[in-house]
Amino acid sequence: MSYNVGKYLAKRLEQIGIKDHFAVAGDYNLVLLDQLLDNKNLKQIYDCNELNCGFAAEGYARANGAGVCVVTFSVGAISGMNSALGGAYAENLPVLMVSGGPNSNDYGSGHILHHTTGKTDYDYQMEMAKQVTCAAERITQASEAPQKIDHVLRTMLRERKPAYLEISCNISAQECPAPGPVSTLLAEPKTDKTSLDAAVKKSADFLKGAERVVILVGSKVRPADAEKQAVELADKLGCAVTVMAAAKSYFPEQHPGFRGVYWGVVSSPGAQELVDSADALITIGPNWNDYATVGWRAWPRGKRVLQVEPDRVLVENESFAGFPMREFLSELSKVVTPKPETTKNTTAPKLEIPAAAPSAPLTNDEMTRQIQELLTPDTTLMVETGDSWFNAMRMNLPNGCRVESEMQWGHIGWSIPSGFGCAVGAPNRRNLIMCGDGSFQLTAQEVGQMIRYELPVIIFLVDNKGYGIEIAIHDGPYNYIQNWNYAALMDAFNGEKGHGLGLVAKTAGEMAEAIKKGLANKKGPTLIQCCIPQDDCTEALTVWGREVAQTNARPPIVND
Ligand code: DPX
Repeated sequence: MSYNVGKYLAKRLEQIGIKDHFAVAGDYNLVLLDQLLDNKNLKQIYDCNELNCGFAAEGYARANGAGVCVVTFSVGAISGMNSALGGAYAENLPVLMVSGGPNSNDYGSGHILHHTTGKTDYDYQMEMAKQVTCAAERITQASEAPQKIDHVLRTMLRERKPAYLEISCNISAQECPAPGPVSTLLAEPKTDKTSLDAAVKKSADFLKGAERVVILVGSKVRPADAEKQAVELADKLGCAVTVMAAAKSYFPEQHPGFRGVYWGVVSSPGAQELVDSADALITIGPNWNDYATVGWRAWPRGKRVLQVEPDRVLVENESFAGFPMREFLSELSKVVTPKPETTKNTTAPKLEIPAAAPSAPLTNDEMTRQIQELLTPDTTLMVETGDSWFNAMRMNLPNGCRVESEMQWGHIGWSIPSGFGCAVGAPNRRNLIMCGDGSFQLTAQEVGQMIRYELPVIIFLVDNKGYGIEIAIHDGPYNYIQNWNYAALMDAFNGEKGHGLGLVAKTAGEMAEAIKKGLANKKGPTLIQCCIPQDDCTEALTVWGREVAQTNARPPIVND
């Protein structure tokens, strides 16, 4: 078979396990889209706008390891940078953004092009992309396409970060060499055995002297592909294991050592005490931002912490690198002795909310209780920025159940398009989304694509008539929104032939009925508008919001 630039890219995507890619058409990318369509092992999935397209690719990467979005120059790409590049960078997800670019003759020609700023320098998009990617390349010559495409994909997969390709609109159909072996994209850097041995020895010695050992799992354990090895270490140590909020579900909650979420004052019952009283705390891939530390108040540091990062290990002020996290955890598991002290007399947290009477007005607690009952080993629950985070934190998960959140980037409106992409990537899982009403208003139209692709996602639209989390942090008139009739939107999105279902739940009984209908609706999404009182939120949100507000309000240091 003869290759051209677009077909080469398609083949490479297929080889790295991509089955679907997300796109919004524009005249800079149409020929490229044709070439991608030509590959029968790749499906082209369409989005309503590029912000959503980027999030869909991001969600697909969560389900499937990596994601791809294809957008048009400038008007499309700059919109998609927020989600596909900024968001994926923050969340450590390999997402490739491919932007159609100006005709190769137009760079540096002095021509003014449509969709651009009206100036004649077309580097700005590449310069912006470089700030939020691990690799960015522009292709204006077919002959250089293979090496540039390979470089971008190789770096993206190794670093678990987004990457960017700009392909001139007159180049996609130009002939180029065929792809070489895929191993060139997937090869892992070689482990430095000497450094690994030294790190393991030092860490084992450190643990020898400790009795109260606790493991704290952070969100970077997933991009490091080390979840299994974290379990191996927990099995061997027999100690208590806590997770950070952004790593909810990254450690099996039915494991005998699991003791809940560590999140400072809003930790699961008992988890904060365990972490604070540990004389050896093994942190595996943590991300200590202001939210995670509750405004810098809950940030375990110092000599009692053995810090295991994706690319290095820090123990008693010594650092070691040159090996992947999973190899380190696996090797350490082989040499440590059991440290069961912290699992004695402690138990895993359990969400215990008594069921409400069917006629009782729906509450936040009852909604959460009913959603928790839906969780199965094959469920993915996407939780939007807002009180949905805190509701997910208190749920007990069966092993295999995934909670997806966007705790570093925290873009409201993420969950609908990302949930769409996630469902495209894993259509056989039970895909649930918890999304606040304020968030929903940013990206609502992507529900239309769930209808188009007949994805049976269930959306719990938390209708509390405002920005609940912002109200907790700092209240004002800007926290109140125009209320929509959310359930009725489904009819509009259905058009002539869709199978989307919109339902309203004002009581516990109505919520239970709506869930039954949602589970039975296999040919499209179901949106359940869960009407709860405006001031009804988790206790944790209020406590956390107060602390974060105080941190935001720290007075400036004045140097005079
Ligand atoms: C904002 C946030 O209704 O959820 O549970 O009621 O808070 P809750 P809602 O979806 O409201 C979300 C709202 C406005 N954050 O409380 S978290 C600021 C913000 C953001 N992302 C973007 N713009 C503004 N996080 C894109």
